[in-house]
Amino acid sequence: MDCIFCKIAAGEIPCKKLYEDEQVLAFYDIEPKAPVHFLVIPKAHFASASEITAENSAVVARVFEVIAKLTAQLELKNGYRVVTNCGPDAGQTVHHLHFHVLAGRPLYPDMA
Ligand code: DGP
Repeated sequence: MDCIFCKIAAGEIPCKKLYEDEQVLAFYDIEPKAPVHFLVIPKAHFASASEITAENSAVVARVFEVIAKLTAQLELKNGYRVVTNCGPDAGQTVHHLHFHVLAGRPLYPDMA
């Protein structure tokens, strides 16, 4: 499958890695929209959040565990935003489920 995040998860394309386990990978976004901007992805391919079901949703809980761990390690004491873009109106460009974690500046009122 020609999916850039599958290739990053497989180690075929380099990334600035923050965390990895069997299910999940976290790495810095190549086009940061905030002083801190990283992505957390399931290694398994889901095109978007629309493919989450009762059978496969455990990995989403794992993603949020990793987000809690990393944001604590990075000492993001002023808070952070977690975003997943789903479909064209949301501006999704990479069709592999990913959660943006943005921090390091006030993120309101924009929804970036
Ligand atoms: P979106 O699909 O709009 O939710 O955003 C996809 C994000 O993925 C975008 O912020 C840029 C980032 N991105 C795209 N290609 C790469 C890549 O090869 N490496 C990294 N680190 N980030 C990427």
